[in-house]
Amino acid sequence: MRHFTSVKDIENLPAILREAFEIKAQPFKDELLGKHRTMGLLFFNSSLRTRLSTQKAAQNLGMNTMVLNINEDGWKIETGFGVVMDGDKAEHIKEAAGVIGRYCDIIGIRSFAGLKDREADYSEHVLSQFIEYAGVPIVSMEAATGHPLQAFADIITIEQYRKVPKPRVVLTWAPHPRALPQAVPNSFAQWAVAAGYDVVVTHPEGYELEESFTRGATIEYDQRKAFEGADFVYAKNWSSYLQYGRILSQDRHWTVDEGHMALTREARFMHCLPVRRNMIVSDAVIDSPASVVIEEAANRVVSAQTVLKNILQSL
Ligand code: SN0
Repeated sequence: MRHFTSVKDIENLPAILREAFEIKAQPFKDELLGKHRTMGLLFFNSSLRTRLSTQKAAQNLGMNTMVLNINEDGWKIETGFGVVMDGDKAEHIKEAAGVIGRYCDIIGIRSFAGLKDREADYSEHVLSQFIEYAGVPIVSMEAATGHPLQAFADIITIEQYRKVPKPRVVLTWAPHPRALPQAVPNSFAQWAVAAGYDVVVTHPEGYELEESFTRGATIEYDQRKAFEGADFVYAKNWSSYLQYGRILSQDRHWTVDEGHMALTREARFMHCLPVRRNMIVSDAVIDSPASVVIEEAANRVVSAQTVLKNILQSL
């Protein structure tokens, strides 16, 4: 594996899942693989799990890590080309990527969607500029349209808990006070289909995700119908893709509560975190034994370590 930005970078999903469970069982088996290698973690946006789990994964492989909160601790970065840089942005992405690529053997990048210009966000400009100018492998730590390390951890979690070969996995939209990106639901739907699950996506009308991410999933506008027989419920808010970046609903009937969970086949509750309690999910559900959100977050180390191991092996 060279870069990791999407499920498309995985050649064989069942094989890499097996590898992930080996790493989960023996996290220090490859502690010399990354010796004298450096991982740079660049954050254009906030992070808790990604920051800590990716550093831990790199350290389990013997790598050094450097973390930079770009825009806060570094110079503000200009990402456009041909721009007269007479504003507040002091450094161009072309030099920044080139320089960081000389200090690091692998670079992880977090850069959320701006949610204003759909074409710009869906072109994944920041990731592709880093791939072009850094000259080293690039790992998405949530970009504009995807969060593959999260989705990989989500699939590991489903494999850990599933009781049937082809579980019914329901991705449900839920209300939120702010406009959030489509990255997490895009990746989750795409990976869950790739894993061969029976995938249902439920949301109010107008919240349809970009079709290439949900291909192979069933879209069901009736949330209660979607929940019937579910083995896993994955809640997430996202803003509209069609009316790009807009909040079209804050309907609290979509908040996942015990009534919703009673419709399922004793489903496990999942969320990528951070989660707004009593907006996305009721306290009763997230605090119940059905909730696997903490184990899901624990699996972020496993997904990151599996990806970094594969990249290190190809260096
Ligand atoms: C991010 C998102 O993409 O939805 C990161 C999830 C891993 N979530 C948020 O930005 C939540 C912010 C909030 O105000 O709740």
